[in-house]
Amino acid sequence: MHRTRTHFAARVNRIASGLERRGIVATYELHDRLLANRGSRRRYGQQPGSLDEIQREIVERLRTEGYATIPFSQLVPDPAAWDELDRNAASFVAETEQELERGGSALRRRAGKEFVVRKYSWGVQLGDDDPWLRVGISPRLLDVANAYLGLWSKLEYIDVWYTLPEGDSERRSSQRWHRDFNDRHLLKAFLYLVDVDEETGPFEYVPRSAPGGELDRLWPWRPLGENYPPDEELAQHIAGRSLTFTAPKGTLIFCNTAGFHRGGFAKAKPRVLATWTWDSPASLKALSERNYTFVRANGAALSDAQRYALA
Ligand SMILES: O=C(O)CCC(=O)C(=O)O
Repeated sequence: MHRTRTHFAARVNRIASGLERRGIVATYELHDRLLANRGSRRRYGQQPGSLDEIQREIVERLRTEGYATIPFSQLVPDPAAWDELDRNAASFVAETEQELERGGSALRRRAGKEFVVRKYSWGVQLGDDDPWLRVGISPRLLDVANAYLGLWSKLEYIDVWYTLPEGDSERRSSQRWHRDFNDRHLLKAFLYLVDVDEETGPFEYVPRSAPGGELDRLWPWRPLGENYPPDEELAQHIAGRSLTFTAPKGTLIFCNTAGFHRGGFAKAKPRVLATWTWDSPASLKALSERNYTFVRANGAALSDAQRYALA
C-alpha cells in the first residue's frame, strides 16, 4: 500500500513538473514573440541610441562571432571611473582574502559553485552610487547591448567574482562547456580585474555557437533545454574552434553566452572579474530573476533606456 502511494505520488510529481516546464516555456515564447519583447523592440526602434565607431565595431563582431573584446579604457575613456572600480575591487579582494583566512564561512558562495566568491550574489539593493551598477547602465555599454539585441534590454545581473584556485580538481558546473539558460537574447560582459593567464581560469568561448550562428545546432539553445552536453562529445564537435581569453587586467569581454562557453577553472591563482548580464524582458518574465533591486541613491537623471534596463 505504502509502495503504491509512493509510486503514485512520484508520478503526480513528474506530471506536475512536466506541466510546469511547459508553462514556463510557453510563457517565455509568448513574451518573446508577442508581449514584453515586442514592446521593448518597439522602444528600441523609436530610440536606438547612437553608437560611435568603437561601439559599432563591437556590435558587428558580436553579430558575426558572438563575442568582442576591448580594453575597458578604450570603450570608457574615463580614468576616474576606472580608478573607482579598481579601488572597489581591491577592497573586495582584501575582505575576501581576510575572511578566507578565518575559514570563509561568511563569504557569499552558492551551492555547487563554491569556487566563486561573490560580492553581491542575490538579494542586494543597489543604487546609482554603486560603481558596478553605473557601468551596467552606462550608455557606452548599454547602447551596445541594446543594439546587439535589437531591443531595450534589461540589466539582469551585476556582480564581482573572486574565483578560488583549486589545484588539480575536476571541472564542474560552469567550468564545463555549457549554454546559459537565461535567454536566447543574451549578452554578458566580463571585466578582468587581474591579469588572467592559463593558471587563472580564463574564460573560454566557441565563436558562432550562439543562436543564429553557424554552430547553433549543436545541442541548440532552448528554453529550459539541455544546456550541459557531455563534455567529451562537445569537445569533438568543436575541435580547434574554441578561444581562450588569457588577457591583461582591464580587458572587457562581451559575449553571447547562449553560445558555448566555460571558465573559472583557476588552478594556481585567483581570478577576479566583474560581470554584467543584459537580456530581454521575456527572460525576466519566465526564465531568470534579477540578483539586485534598484533603489535610487543620488537621484541622478536617468535616460528612458536606463530606467527601462533597471525596471
Ligand atoms: O567563470 C567563467 O569564466 C564562466 C562563467 C560562466 O559560465 C557564466 O557566466 O555563464
